[in-house]
This record gives sequence, structure tokens and C-alpha cells, in this order.
Amino acid sequence: MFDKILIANRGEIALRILRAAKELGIATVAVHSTADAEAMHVKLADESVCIGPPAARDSYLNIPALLSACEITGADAIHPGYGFLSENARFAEILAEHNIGFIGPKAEHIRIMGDKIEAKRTALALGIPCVPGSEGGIDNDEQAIRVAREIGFPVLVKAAAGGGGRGMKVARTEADLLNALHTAKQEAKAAFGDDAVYLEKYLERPRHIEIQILGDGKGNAIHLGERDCSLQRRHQKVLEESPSPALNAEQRAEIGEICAAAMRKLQYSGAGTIEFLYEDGRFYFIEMNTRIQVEHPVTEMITGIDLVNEQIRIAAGSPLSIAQEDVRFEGAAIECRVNAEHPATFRPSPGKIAYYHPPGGLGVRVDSAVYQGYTIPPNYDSLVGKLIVHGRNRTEALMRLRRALDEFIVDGIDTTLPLFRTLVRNGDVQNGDYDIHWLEKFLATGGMDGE
Ligand code: MV4
Repeated sequence: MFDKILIANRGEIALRILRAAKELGIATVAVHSTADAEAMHVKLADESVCIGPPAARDSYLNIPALLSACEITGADAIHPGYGFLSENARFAEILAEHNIGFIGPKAEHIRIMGDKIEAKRTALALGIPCVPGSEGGIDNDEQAIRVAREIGFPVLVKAAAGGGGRGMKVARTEADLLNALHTAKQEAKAAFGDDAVYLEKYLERPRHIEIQILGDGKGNAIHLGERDCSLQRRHQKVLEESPSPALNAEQRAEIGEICAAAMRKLQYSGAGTIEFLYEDGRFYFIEMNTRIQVEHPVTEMITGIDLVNEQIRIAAGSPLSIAQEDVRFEGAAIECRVNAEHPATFRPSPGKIAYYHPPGGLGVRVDSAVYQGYTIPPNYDSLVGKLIVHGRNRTEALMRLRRALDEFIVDGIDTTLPLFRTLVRNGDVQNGDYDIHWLEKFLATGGMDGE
């Protein structure tokens, strides 16, 4: 096992990793930018190192500074959290070259899944159902027209280097296709320095359902069910839940086993998430994330499995703590991402938290790194914290969520708490009757007017 883990991240996920390390008896090193000197992860870690100025590229993304911090403190592994260097295959390789453990998957698998064309090719070869589309990239106009006619309109042009919704263009008819192709390529070149694109059938009203998996790197892998992340705004998840209101136990077991079997074949190591669009009872692979995700607590609440603990032990060479037949899905969990933003305009609202009172009680979890008197800096994402509730069923979870949201006080800044208080009282949300476009439509049709 590792003796000392350096946490190459900040905010709530840095705390989440600290907690897992502490329970395993592993010492912790926090790193921070000058903007984060007063951050909670710095206060709670055994040691801390300032690694640079506020801009992430000079601090949390600064690989030489992180290597120096390991050298100075004697840390023998790095947990990258999410974002920043978490899906940088080169970073994983550099750590290996320096005999520092990377708490994440093999560099090879990070690299494959980072290229959305390679990811899809790999998924298909592993028996994972994919959205109908081009086999590989689109090299010329004629090929685009041929593939589009084959799969039928509407089609979607996606960037190989994209993901998370960046660099997508819909073509509803053949007349739109070449324009969509050329703009998608131009935008991909400008945004990622790579103009490779591929084509897919455009699904009009899917849900976003993702499967959590764990692999030991030696051919053992399990799935931990799904998370429904359909409630999004501008490709930012807002509320996530498990189980999905759209699935039954049989569907869960079927898609879960497909994913676990694929990860066994791949000899995948660590935690991963396989993302699907789900429409008319069918799953279509879109991407795989090779990191711990923001919404992982939803899975922890219904399975009782500590995903970060598993990540650390797997990276140290230990087997999975649990077999598939021992995984139990109990009750329902819902997560709200509370952001420092105006609840209707989403204008960022960094600043000092004048008063802070998080909710508590049975089935309530708050993952946050803020405290009363803390000033949220303007340099990073606007997550104040995640409120996660668990109940014996979805109705109980929603009831508990309404109560917890009413208890939650964050004064001095705008937060999205009022948005959630409105959402949990909405009939469609209560019925689980939503797709990936529901929230944007709700907001565009005045759902939050008056806030
Ligand atoms: C799609 C799609 C419809 N059809 N692919 C957006 C993020 C990226 N991960 C994939 N995305 C989409 N891919 C096909 N073939 C619709 C989306 C999409 C979306 C997906 C998940 C959650 C929210 C979304 C919002 C808009 C579009």
C-alpha cells in the first residue's frame, strides 16, 4: 500500500480523497495555488505545498511542480481527482517514469478513451452497443454523404478530440450536411488542434444514463449500476440520481454485465464510467470517462461501496473488495450540484460566504470544502458543494431532498439552491419524466422566472 498520497486537486474532491486516504491510514499531501492558501483541503491535509499562481495551467496543471512536491514530501502516489490532469495519459506515463503511483487507469486506456473515434471503435469491438454512424473518422465530403444516407437524417458531426458536448453539429437534411461537416472540422481544429470528426445518427430525445464500473487491471471487473444524468444545462450536469427512473432491475443487470464483461476483456484498472444515450428501451454508447466523477456519491449511497477507497487499493495492486454477486442496490439516491451562480441567470457569484449552515440528518450527505467566512475564488469551477440524499425508495429520497434543501443556508453569494427547491416540487421531476433537453426547455419557458 502507498505511504503518502499527494492530491493533485482542490475543493470538495480533494477533501473526498483525503477522507478515503485517512481511513486507509495513508498520509496526505495537499497542493494548492496562491488563490487557495485558505482552502479547507490545505488545512486538513497532513502537509501542503504551494505549487503556483491562481491560473490552473501554472498550478494544478503544472506537472514539474507536482513532481517537485512529491520529491519534497516523499509522496509515493498521486490522486488526480476529476478535471485537471485526471485524464491526461502523458501525466500517467510521466509518473510511472518517476516511480510515482498514478491512482487511475493504465495510460493506454486513458489515451484510447480520450480519442472519441478510438473509444467507439474499442467499445464496438468489446461488444458494447453504439450509436449507428461512421466506422472511424470522416475523411471527405463524399464519405460523409454516403454514411449519412446509410444511417438516415438527422445526423450529428462530432469531434474526435471533443467530448462533453464541445464541437458537435447537427445536420437535419442533406443540404445541411457539408456545412455542418466543415464548421465542425474548423471548430475542432481551433479548439483542440485536431480536426478529426465522425458521424452519428442524431438521437432526438434520449436520456443520459451512465454505468459505473471498477476493474482490478488483471481481468476482474464489476458494475455498480447506473446514474441518470439527464438533467443538464449547457453540458453541465445539474442533478443526478440512481437508480434511473427509466430502468428496471433486468435492464440494469443486462447493460451492467455488458459493461463489466467489456472491462474484463480490456483488463481495465480502477474506476470508470461508460456513458450511454438511452432512447426507446435501447442503450447507445457515446463515451467513457476514465476518472472518478463528480456524481460518484450517488452510486456510493445505493451500494455502500467507497469508490475512492477502491481506486486507491486497486492502484496499489489490491483486488476488488467485492464480487458482482455481492453488490446490492438499495433504495434511491439523488445529488444536487450546488453552484455559486445566480439560480435563474447562472451568472457566477464568487465571494465570501457570510453564513453557512449545511443540512444533516438521516440519509443526508454534503460533500463540500467551503466553510463560513471562506471566500470562493473566481479562478475555478463554481461548485459550492454537493447535496446527496438517500432513501429506501425514490419517493422517500425526494421527500428528504425537499427537507434538506430547505435546511441548507449559504449567505453572502448567489447559489443555485433556489433552482433545486423549484425542481424537487416539479411534477415531471417527481415522476422521473425527463430527457436531456428537459431542463433547458424548463428554463427557456420561464421555469425560474421570479428568482
Ligand atoms: C449525442 C446526442 C444525440 N445523438 N449523440 C452531448 C455531450 C456528449 N457527451 C454527447 N452529447 C450528445 N450526443 C447522438 N448521436 C445528444 C447529445 C447531447 C447530450 C447528451 C447527454 C447529455 C446532455 C446532452 C445535451 C445535448 C446534446
